[in-house]
Amino acid sequence: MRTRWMLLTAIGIAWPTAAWSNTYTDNFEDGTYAPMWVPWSVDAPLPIEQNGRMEFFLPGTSFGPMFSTGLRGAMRLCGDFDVKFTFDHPIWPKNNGVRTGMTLGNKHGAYTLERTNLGLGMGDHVLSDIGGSLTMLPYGGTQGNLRIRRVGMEMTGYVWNGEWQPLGTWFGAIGPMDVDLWVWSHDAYFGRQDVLATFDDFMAADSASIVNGAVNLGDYIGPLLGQRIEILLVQDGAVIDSQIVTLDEWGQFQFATEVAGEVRVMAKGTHWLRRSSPPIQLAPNGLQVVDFALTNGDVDSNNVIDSDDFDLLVINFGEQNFIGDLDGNTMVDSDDFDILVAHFGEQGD
Ligand SMILES: [Ca+2]
Ligand SMILES: [Ca+2]
Ligand SMILES: [Ca+2]
Ligand SMILES: [Ca+2]
Repeated sequence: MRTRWMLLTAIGIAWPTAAWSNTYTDNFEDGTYAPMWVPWSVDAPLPIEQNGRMEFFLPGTSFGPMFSTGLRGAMRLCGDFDVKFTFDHPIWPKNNGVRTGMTLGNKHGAYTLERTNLGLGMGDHVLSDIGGSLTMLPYGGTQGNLRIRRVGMEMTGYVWNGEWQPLGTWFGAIGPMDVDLWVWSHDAYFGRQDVLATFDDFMAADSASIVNGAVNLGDYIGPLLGQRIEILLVQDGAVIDSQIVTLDEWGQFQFATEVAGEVRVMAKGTHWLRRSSPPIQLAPNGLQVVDFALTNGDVDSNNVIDSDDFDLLVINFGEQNFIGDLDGNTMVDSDDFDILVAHFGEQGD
């Protein structure tokens, strides 16, 4: 994951070479969704990875106020970043009224960079849509390259046109960004013809600060893989980022954040008490390692081991039930009782 990624290879211009903390690439070659994507759809077929690319098909019979299909990135892009991909739309009739492209967004807003047929005789364009503020450029080709780059708080879309031509800049684009590659249309402009839009050669790189480490789940013999840990980043007494990480089979985790400066990382497992790391320094492109040892016994997950936890354990005693199964042997039994008693009265950070 921590590889160096050289900016601009085959279609390069003279932007400086950069080192990035995180890179995400997908050439869509193996016919299955990579873990970095979550496919979704609304009144449309799911995208299909085939023919060495990701294919988004909208049948001409589609209808509705908004039908769409896409890939949601499992990652969040942090800090400065650069994202690009190619498109090739092999079935793209005139006046089809289909929008295709990428949206980067969060609770503060969104930037959509599209290769779009507007329908209703309004033609083919690439278009940047920043919260409804549109910049359009006529674009006849069904193939091409799109890119969005953020430097500081300025996020700019580009289309490859012999060089990277900027389309529109979102000033004040702050915060980690979710990524969607998607295709959509609407009854008001859909051309009622089959459309096949495809994307390929996705590359994203960002300057996140990376934190990784391992969690020792106390008094636990069950599988570590997939255990969910709530992470809080605390700076000057305030929680400034929160994330859920899942452990691998060895109890290791990794997450990316835009937070910089001195923080404490706090970790809590489903029925373990929250623990804080010592202060650590985060910086863009930085890497920090923090490990945690968590205390078992907080059945109701309120960060205290007390009589409420005891009551829950008693209610479920003897059952094959994860509520109260503290040691992960699948049964709520006397071993779990012993764990609770050993830590009774303890409180998390
Ligand atoms: Ca490919
Ligand atoms: Ca794949
Ligand atoms: Ca509790
Ligand atoms: Ca048990």
